[in-house]
Amino acid sequence: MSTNVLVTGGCGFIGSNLVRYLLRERPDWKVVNLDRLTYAGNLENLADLADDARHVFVHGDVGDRACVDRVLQEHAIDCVLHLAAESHVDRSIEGPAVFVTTNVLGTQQLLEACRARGLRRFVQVSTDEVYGSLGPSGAFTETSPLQPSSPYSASKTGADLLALAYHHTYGLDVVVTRCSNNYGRYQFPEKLIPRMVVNALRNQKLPVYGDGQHVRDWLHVEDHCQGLLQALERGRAGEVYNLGGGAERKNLDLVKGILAALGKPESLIEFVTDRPGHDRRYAIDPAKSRRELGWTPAHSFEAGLADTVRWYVEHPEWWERVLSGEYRRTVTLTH
Ligand code: NAD
Ligand code: TDX
Repeated sequence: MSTNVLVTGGCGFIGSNLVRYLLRERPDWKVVNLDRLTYAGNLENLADLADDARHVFVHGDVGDRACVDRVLQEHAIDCVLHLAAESHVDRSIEGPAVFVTTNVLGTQQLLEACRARGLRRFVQVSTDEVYGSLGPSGAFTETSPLQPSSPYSASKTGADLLALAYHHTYGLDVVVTRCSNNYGRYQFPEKLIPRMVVNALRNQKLPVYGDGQHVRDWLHVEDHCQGLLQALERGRAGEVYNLGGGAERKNLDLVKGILAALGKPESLIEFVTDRPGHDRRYAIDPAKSRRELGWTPAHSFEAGLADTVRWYVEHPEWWERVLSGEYRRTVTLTH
């Protein structure tokens, strides 16, 4: 069945990979991409789709009800994959307000518009950070308590719970996914892996927060995209699905691995003041997603990381234009 799907935040890191993935895996779908083009939104992430009529970009805010209503109606949207968000923990510590505006209030506006219209499905793209921090052992399951630590994760928890409330209260068909740390092409160089790669390529210091022994569970962005498509097509309404790569790494080990891959010295590492409220460890138990969605990540972390590092090495024009801010000035909004 052909589908008109709305991807919010489709000009960001995961969103742009998802738009490309959906058009490849479901060639008869139309993908409408609603994005406000904040600092994290970059149309150059989708430059290869410029002539593809199956992708429609709409410049707009998920919190703008009139805009969302118009998009849902004009494009006869059946399903929504909601990714638009402020996504960076450090920025949420510096300025939490916009995180509440977009992640909580924006999500609520979008849910309200979807409820009014009636949809086949709404997928809320949430995060493992809603569960807070783990000790040295164990992994988050879908029934782990929600204990977010940062303004970012608290705002994502609000969005996650609102989406579930719209299912329980109004019967909107909602599925929530909670994913671990993604890596891959087009990730904004404020996040750990691209920041370290780009700094190393420029022979600049690599800032490791605290003792560098914090653990993250890494998932290749294409495996996340696959999980989102499977949640859309096979998930049960009202359910939560954890998506995790089973690739736990200490930050310091990961940074050393990046330096080794680039042939750069470890003397570039600089230990800096820790992030306030820094979660020590995340790990995801993805058993339910495997069982119910048939989801299995395809990428090994070593191969995926090597490919990602190579992509940044081979695409300096992409990240140089991001660092200089040029990407925000020269894009023409033609759609
Ligand atoms: P990103 O910051 O790279 O992209 C966010 C996108 O949303 C940008 O294109 C931005 O312009 C857009 N946006 C922001 N505010 C908007 C608004 N009000 N209206 C419309 N568009 C808006 O983020 P990402 O890393 O690609 O993450 C995408 C989603 O996945 C987020 O919801 C995030 O919480 C979630 N997530 C991310 C990770 C990860 O490791 N990156 C892991 C789990 C979940
Ligand atoms: O310069 C750095 N130095 C450093 O030591 C940066 C940017 C990060 N770190 C550490 C902090 C974390 O322990 O690396 C780890 C990863 O940091 P981020 O890339 O900022 O990711 P994280 O805070 O784990 O959150 C990410 O995963 C969950 C995404 O940004 C979120 O959007 C997602 O929900």
